[in-house]
Amino acid sequence: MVMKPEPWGVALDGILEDADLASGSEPLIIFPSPAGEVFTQHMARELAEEQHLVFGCGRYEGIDQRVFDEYSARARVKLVSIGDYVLNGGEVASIAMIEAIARLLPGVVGNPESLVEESHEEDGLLEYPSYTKPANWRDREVPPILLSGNHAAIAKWRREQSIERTKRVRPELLPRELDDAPRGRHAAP
Ligand code: JB8
Repeated sequence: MVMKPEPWGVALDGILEDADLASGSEPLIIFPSPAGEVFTQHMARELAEEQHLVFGCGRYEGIDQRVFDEYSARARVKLVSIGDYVLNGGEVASIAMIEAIARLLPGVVGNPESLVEESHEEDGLLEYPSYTKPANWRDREVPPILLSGNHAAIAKWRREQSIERTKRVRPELLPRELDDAPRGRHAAP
């Protein structure tokens, strides 16, 4: 079952008209779709600059193509996928995108440093493992280096952990200059 165009026309005409009356700003309409461009942190940063985002959530097998054609001619439209898996509709994908975008807006996250600490954000590597007190919990020790007070050594350890974790879990994220893995046909001499 494919969603019919008429209700989409009524809804989106209303939104575009209200936006024009209220501010003259030109909304960006996002349709969550498995056929869309993949949502990334880079895209979140771009979308956080927008004045007005509209999320058009489909259900069933999606929306009559003419809705995309009509609103692509009258507004900016993006089809966006949050990953290679299938949901029943666009709502959960929209909520994920809204959270990723909103936390980049001033004042949404209390401590602005939190924005650059997260995985991917600073150096494209996965986050290193983090620990708190107590130093021993159920016979599990905090790595002693973290208790050493040697801040340069701690920074080095964390960076090594990030690199190793990225190689293991998400090798495609590893920056070229950190990739010393042997390449089958192109192995260094
Ligand atoms: C109907 O998996 B998805 C996704 C699936 C959908 C619709 C939108 C997005 C609409 N099924 O990102």
